[in-house]
This record gives sequence, structure tokens and C-alpha cells, in this order.
Amino acid sequence: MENGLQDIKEESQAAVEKIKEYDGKIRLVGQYDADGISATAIAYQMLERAGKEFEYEILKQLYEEDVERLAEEDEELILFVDIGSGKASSIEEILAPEKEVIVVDHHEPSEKGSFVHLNPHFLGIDGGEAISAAGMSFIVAWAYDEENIDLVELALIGATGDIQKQEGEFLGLNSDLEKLAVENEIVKKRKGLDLYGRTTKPLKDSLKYTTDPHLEGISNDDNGAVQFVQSHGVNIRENGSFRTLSDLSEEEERKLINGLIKTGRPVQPLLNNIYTLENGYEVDEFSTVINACGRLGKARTGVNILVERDLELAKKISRAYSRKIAKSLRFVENNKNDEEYIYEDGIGVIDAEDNIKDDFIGTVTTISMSNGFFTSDVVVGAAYSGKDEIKISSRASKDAVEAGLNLGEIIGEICEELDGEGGGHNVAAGAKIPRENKDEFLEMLREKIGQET
Ligand SMILES: [Mn+2]
Repeated sequence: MENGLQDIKEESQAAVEKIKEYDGKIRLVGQYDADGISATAIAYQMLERAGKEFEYEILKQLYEEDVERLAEEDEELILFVDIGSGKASSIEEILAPEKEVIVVDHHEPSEKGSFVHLNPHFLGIDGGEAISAAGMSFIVAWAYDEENIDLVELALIGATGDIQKQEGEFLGLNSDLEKLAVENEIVKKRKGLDLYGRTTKPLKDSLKYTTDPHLEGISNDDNGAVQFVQSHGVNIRENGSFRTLSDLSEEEERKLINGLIKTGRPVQPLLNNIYTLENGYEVDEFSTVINACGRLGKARTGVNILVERDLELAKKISRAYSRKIAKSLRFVENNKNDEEYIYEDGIGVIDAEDNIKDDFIGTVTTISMSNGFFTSDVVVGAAYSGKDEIKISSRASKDAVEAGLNLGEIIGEICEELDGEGGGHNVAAGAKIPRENKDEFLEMLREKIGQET
């Protein structure tokens, strides 16, 4: 069972030795999503505990010009986490002749290169599902010093951020990391109420929006939900703001679960694994907040939150993120009669241009699909991105997917024709295309969906 972890740990020796031997200043380069920020925070702590001098930066993407710039930096050792494998050829060509390079990543590598390149693909392990960059970064830190085992909790946060946890279970090597975390009492695993918005929505809403299974007197009933919580001696608010389910103590949550059982309401289908850190914060909660940091352009704040386990700062970011999403949703609501931005024509379209940030368009599209704002089976959001690109997000209804629609395939096909990059799953897919190809993209999408629904 632990073979995979041990194999990677052995492979990590080359990286460990390189860092141990090196006395100068190190440049750490990470990626800006929840996994990349977690991987950076792990490497940060490894280096800090080892007394190494270092500086770090977080990139959205590694362009060739970044590789060229890094070749000119003062630091002689560059350590990449969650970024670099896809640009291995540029690194080999431009950076490796100038600097010592270590890449710790899990994305599909373009080549192995002659530098220290750690990637599960080289061991025949699927990096998309089995292990995240935070997991890889953790194994390096653990190989560096056994005392770094406490950092395994950050590996679980990163894996959760990269959606490597499905229906409450960690997959592949992540499940071995989970066992390591639980057996060493670094993370606590228990059953809790896995309801919509557990870490983000007022708990009365989580209960109220639970309709499958139906909770008599609670589902779709605001008063009923509030009553139910209060009648079990649990406060709805704390310090003036609504509490989420994840804000409750284990004991308070127990009271609600027992309350459901005692009143004969179905509870079994609502229970799932909850992973809690020592400070009471949940793995999913951290993962959501760190993801928000990246999207708000505050990746360094994300690293700080993880390194310091700073809950106050985490709460601040959560609130800021909710406000931004609410503002983006208001744009959709306020322009529902303006065909320039919002229209429905076989598919629901939010053509936001620069009114919604590319980092928020995915969430806005998801919410607009699920709250019934559109009647179409497919909703598409488009927002300006980069210099002259457009970011596209698309979501399909359950019914359309059950009838055989596969958005990921369709988007992938269109991208090949229109000079874009994209793909995804049957229910959700995304793309980046040149701005000038937007109308053609939407037209092709409409046509292909028309054929399949
Ligand atoms: Mn990743």
C-alpha cells in the first residue's frame, strides 16, 4: 500500500541532496491555484525549518519569458512546485545550462530533461487523480526531514483543491497520504453533514436547501430550518454573522445529527468524511479559502494563511471573495434585459467582456446554471482574459448529460478548429481562445449542442 509513497520518497533523494548541499539563496516558484499555493507553503516551511535563505514567487502560468527571466536572477538554485513540467523543454534549453533546477510537479511533462525532475508520470502514476503537487512537495519535505510529517495536512488541502477527492474519498496515493495523516493524529477524520455550502453558506441555508432526501419541516423552509437548529441548543449566529456547518463544534454537529435521527428524518445519505486540522478548521474550508486567494490575486496571502494557519485572515479572505462573487452575479442580474451581455438562444450566454474577471466567470456560470436564471440546458460564460484572449466556462444540466451530451468533448473539438486550448468533463468544460474568435466559438457551440440535444 505504501509502495507508491516510498517510491516517490526514494526518488526525492536527488532533490533533497541538492537542497542540503546548497548554501546560497534559493528561488522558489509556485503556481497560483489552491494546490500550487499549498505546495509552495510546504516547500516554504521545509526551507525555513532547514534554515535556508530563500525567496518565493507565485505565477499564474510559466511563460518562456519567465524561464528567460529566471535564468538572469541572482539565485543559483530554482525550485519549481506545481509548475514547470509542461515547460520542461524550455527549462532544459534556457535555464538548466545557467542554474541548478529542481521541478516538483504532477502535470503532464513535456520531457524529462537533465535537471532534477520529480513527477509521478515518470513512475507510471497518474498525476491527474492520484497525487497533487502539494502531495509531491510534501514527500520531498518528508524525505528532507521526517519531522516535516506534520505538513501532510497541507498535502490534503492541495489535493482537495485539485479535486482529487471525490464523494468524500481521497483517491490513489492521496488515500495513503490521508492514512499517514490520520494515523499520526495530524488530521482527524469523522463523519459529518456533507450538505451544500458546508464551509461557505449559513447553516440554516445548508439545511433548507437539502431536498434530496427530503427533510420534513426543514427542506425549503427557512423558519423550519432555523427552528430545528435552535431547538437543539445550537446558535445560528456568532458575533453577528451567520455560522456555517463547518463553524460548529463536533459536539454541536452531533446534536443536529442526533436530532435528525430522533425525529425519524433520513440522515445516512447526508453523512460523509470530514477532515479536521488540529485548530478545528476543516481541510475543505482551507482549500476553499486558498482557492479564493488565488482568484483574488492574493496568492501570497494564501501562502501566509497556510504557513501561519491564520484563521482570522482566512475568514477575511472568505468574506472578500463572497463579496466579489455577489458583485459579479449582480452584473448578470442587472443586465438580464441587455442582449449585448446576456441572452438565450439555444444556450444561455453571459458575454461579460471585462465586466466579470476571468477568475470569477466559472463560479458565476455554475451558479447561473444551478439557480435557474436560464432555462437552457447549457450555460456559457465568457470573460476577457490575458492580453487578447477570452476565457470560456460552460456548464450542462444533469438531464442533458444523461441524454448523452459531453461538453468537454465538444469544447475540445471547437478549440482545435479555432486556435484555442480547452476541454473538461461532460458537465463542465472551459477554454481559452483568441478574442477575435468569440462569435464563431459561440456559433459552433450552439450548433453542436443543437445536434446533440
Ligand atoms: Mn496542481
